[in-house]
Amino acid sequence: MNIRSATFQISAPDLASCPDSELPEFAFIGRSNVGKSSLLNMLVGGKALAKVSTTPGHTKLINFFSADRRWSLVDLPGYGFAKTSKMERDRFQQMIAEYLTGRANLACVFVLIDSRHTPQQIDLDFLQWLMNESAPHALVFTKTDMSKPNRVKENIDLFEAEISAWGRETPVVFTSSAKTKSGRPQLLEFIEHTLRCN
Ligand SMILES: Nc1nc2c(ncn2[C@@H]2O[C@H](COP(=O)(O)OP(=O)(O)OP(=O)(O)O)[C@@H](O)[C@H]2O)c(=O)[nH]1
Ligand SMILES: [Mg+2]
Repeated sequence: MNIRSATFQISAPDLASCPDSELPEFAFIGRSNVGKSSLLNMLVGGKALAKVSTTPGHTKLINFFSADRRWSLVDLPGYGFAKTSKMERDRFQQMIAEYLTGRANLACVFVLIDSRHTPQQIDLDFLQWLMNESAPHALVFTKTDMSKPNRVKENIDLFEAEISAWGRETPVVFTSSAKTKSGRPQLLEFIEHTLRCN
């Protein structure tokens, strides 16, 4: 699949303010700084649509981008950013949970995981919650340019073993690098396939 045009639509502070749209939506979630905004930009062809920052906790609202007026990409704030106040953290959590459980046109949630690390409890907890909510999802192991391929594979295997221990099937797994653009064709093909099945 090729994206011919991608544009910023709107930022929403809560579910009620999200655009009234029936276009299938693909959302990007994961720990703060995992590379959600960078991956979104990489997918739409390198345009700096979503704001990227070295400071964690950069994305604070639900940001909507439209691709070819056919589907949407949604950049969400990260979870687990220790430096924000508890109140702000709770607000983020509520905003994310409300969106992920209440959005009718949500086609898939991409759960981003930093491929440099062994499984982190916060990612496992989030994924378990998402699975219990039965939200459609896929995993994306990000920043693969930053470690040796063997290390990336080891970390993915460890993560999958944790999921198996819950008695759950492993979701679809992708790897990506916003730097080298690796993973882009696979992710776009998956999106195209999901759009066709929707
Ligand atoms: N080398 C490398 N750096 C990356 C990659 N993806 C993101 N980064 C860097 O990681 C930092 C965070 O990227 P963002 O895309 O802003 O991360 P985010 O998950 O949107 O962060 P928040 O909005 O704060 O939750 C930036 O400095 C990016 O340049 C990648 O694939 N490879
Ligand atoms: Mg971001």
